[in-house]
Amino acid sequence: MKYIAATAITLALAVPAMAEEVTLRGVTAFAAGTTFSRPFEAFVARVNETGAGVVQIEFVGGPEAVPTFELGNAVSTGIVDIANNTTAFYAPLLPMGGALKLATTTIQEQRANGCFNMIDAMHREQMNVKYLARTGDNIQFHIYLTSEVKAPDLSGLTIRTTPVYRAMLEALGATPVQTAPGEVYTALERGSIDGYGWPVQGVLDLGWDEQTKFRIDPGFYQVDVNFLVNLDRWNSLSDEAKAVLQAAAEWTEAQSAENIAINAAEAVKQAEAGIQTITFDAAGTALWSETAQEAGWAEMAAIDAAKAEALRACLVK
Ligand code: 173
Repeated sequence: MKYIAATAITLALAVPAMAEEVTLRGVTAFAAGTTFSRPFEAFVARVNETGAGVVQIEFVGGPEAVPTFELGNAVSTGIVDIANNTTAFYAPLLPMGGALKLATTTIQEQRANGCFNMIDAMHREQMNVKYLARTGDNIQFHIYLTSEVKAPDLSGLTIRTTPVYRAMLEALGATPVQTAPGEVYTALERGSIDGYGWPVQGVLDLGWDEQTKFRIDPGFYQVDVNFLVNLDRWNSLSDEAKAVLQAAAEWTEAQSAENIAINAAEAVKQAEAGIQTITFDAAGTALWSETAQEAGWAEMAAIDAAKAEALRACLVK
């Protein structure tokens, strides 16, 4: 009897070590192969290399697999296991997620000062997802136009938006219209918009330079493109699998330092493609930057003043 019991215990203890390789289904909110999908694709390759026998990711694809604004819901409910997505695209599920773009700290600083854990908790509680990584550090957003403006006044202009730019565009008098990235080119071609918000990187990648005449400088905010894991799926993973994903996440985040050089190269390529820069006088420039910041934080404070203060304290240097 004793022998049988001991054998049973040994077998029970041996089970985790024999756990089968787990495969997660991954989807990106951005077209596969384009700027804001590439860090996720590199992460997938890294996991598939370092996680052999433990955890793998099957890269399913982009918005053709799950439409841009539906990906947040798909990862919350577990239709997708892991998503590459920006808070702007899942704003209805996590309204305070809009604070992430207002960060002036790096993701490494946010991990060190506890901000990462606060943001992870928000994601877990409100979206049923684990906030695994943030990419996009050091990349700012801009407003691009098809005609020139002389001052920080966009009244009369219809500008393609997402939740990133909406508060700012309204403060500057523009009429914002929301579209997924996949609809921007056609909207420009048809003349149904006079411009759009987008980061400094990626315009040429998407071919929008053909329809773009001006970029307003300076940029504002900081891109957040995040890896989200369905929480039930995350909780079901072995510690070993979690460690593979965490290590690959932090490896990916470390690459965001390269964005400073990439931004400069992109600005040069935009100029070569005929996109002219608009800069205002000192007072206009100050107004532009302050309007962006103030409109952004005011929007967050209107949703949850206490949470906005707590996030501001750890996101802003
Ligand atoms: O403009 C957008 O579609 C948007 O909000 C965004 C966010 C992060 C990266 C790229 C675009």
